[in-house]
Amino acid sequence: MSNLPKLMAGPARCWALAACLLAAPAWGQGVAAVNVSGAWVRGTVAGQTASGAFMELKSAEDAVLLGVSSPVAGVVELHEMSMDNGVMKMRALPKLELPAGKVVALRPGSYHIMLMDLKRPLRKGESVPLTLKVASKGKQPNTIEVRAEVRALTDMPGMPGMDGEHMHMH
Ligand SMILES: [Cu+2]
Repeated sequence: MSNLPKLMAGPARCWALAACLLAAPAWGQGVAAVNVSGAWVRGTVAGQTASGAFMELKSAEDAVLLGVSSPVAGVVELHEMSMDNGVMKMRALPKLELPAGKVVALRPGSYHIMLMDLKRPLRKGESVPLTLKVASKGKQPNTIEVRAEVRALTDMPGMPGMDGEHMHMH
């Protein structure tokens, strides 16, 4: 009699696990499953019309980030910044590859989402909606809604003049 609860516990747990295993592939089947974390946007000062958005992306399978849009910006581009003989250079990317299982970091001085033609100042503490368009091989593109926290310019020490250069290049 006292063994009964134990015997029941086994199969019951199996069923719960099976349900989970069945649910997971269904979720990732039709669309790209990309995990987004730590999204933030650099705050702007009066008159500034461009800023950058940063985050970490991790896809379960090979995927691409095809583009981004946001209601706060007229134009949004994927950019890559790199040092070339001591000079910061930036270029627009048609898309960003997201290799399976690898964290792709968008951060100052590297890959970033460039927000241009800003419709209003971005103030510290607010959150900016971003829509990421992603696709895995052989699948229809889908979108991911992200809310990026605005951080003050002064929260990013050690990058003097970067925003100034940034804006000159557009
Ligand atoms: Cu840029």
